[in-house]
Amino acid sequence: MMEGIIVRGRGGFYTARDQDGHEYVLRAKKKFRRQNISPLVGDQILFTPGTGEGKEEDGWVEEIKPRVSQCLRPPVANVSLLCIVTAPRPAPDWLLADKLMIFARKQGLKTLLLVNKADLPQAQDTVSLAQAMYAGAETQVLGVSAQNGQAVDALRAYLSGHTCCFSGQSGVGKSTLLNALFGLSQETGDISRKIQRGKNTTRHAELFTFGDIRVIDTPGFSLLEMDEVFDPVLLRDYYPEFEPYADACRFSPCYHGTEPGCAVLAAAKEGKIHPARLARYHTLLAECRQAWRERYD
Ligand SMILES: Nc1nc2c(ncn2[C@@H]2O[C@H](COP(=O)(O)OP(=O)(O)OP(=O)(O)O)[C@@H](O)[C@H]2O)c(=O)[nH]1
Ligand SMILES: [Mg+2]
Ligand SMILES: [Zn+2]
Repeated sequence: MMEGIIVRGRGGFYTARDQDGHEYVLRAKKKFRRQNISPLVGDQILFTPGTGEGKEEDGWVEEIKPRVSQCLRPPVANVSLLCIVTAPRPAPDWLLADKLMIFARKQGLKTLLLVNKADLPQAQDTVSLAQAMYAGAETQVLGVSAQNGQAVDALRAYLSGHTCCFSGQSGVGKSTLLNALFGLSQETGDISRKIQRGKNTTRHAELFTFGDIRVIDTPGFSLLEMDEVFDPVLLRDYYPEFEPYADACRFSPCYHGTEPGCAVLAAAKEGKIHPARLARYHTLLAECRQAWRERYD
């Protein structure tokens, strides 16, 4: 058996790359379906290569090594750094960014918030807003430009040693940025064309390796459901900026919703927590509560 990493998968066929950069087309053994496991891009696997002809043309995924992390949206395995890509255009969906940060913290992944298209005139406002909103959220905010190369070297250094997943809305420039970082030539598409066709340019997750960096490009998306129903009291634990105040709330547990004597709400009033970030927390809290109430329906 050979060792490799799954670099792409579609229609029940998976492509694995070995140490030497050779690629093999594989199918998954039936036992995985019985265990309700699908191979994911980023999986480290053992496989038997195919013979190249007849019934055994393609090889088989034999074993999937234990995953360090697993995301459902986008579906990828073993990521250590989630790069949430935004841009001044299309208009940023910060609620989506917040949800991605929650998923990342649940999985123990580091996050990096990129504001691409720093060459555009409105970009400085977007970067400043992101920095203000996510101060204390344990995520670095970096303005970059795939077009003029601004901060691209700094970003490459930041990615070093990580398996990174580029994720975010369609049209923010995930693929263009990866092309600029690593000299790739992935297809990119302008925003108006995407809207017309109502389609992503990138259609499937794909993993690339450059020295000690692995990066996964993924299709953009806009709607993101919470990946699982959980007790709404846990939501606040995914907001590091609440932590310094949470012990001082009058009630325990406090949801930091509308409770009197809530120290988090007080801190927000004093400008220590960004009001937009808190407002989105309240939106997610309401969503979480409803899902929790309906969990047995
Ligand atoms: N001005 C400017 N435009 C950029 C930059 N990066 C990407 N773009 C443009 O933004 C558009 C979308 O880029 P893509 O790389 O296809 O975006 P994507 O995030 O990969 O989109 P999906 O694959 O659909 O998820 C293209 O027209 C790019 O030329 C940048 O740094 N500056
Ligand atoms: Mg793309
Ligand atoms: Zn509180």
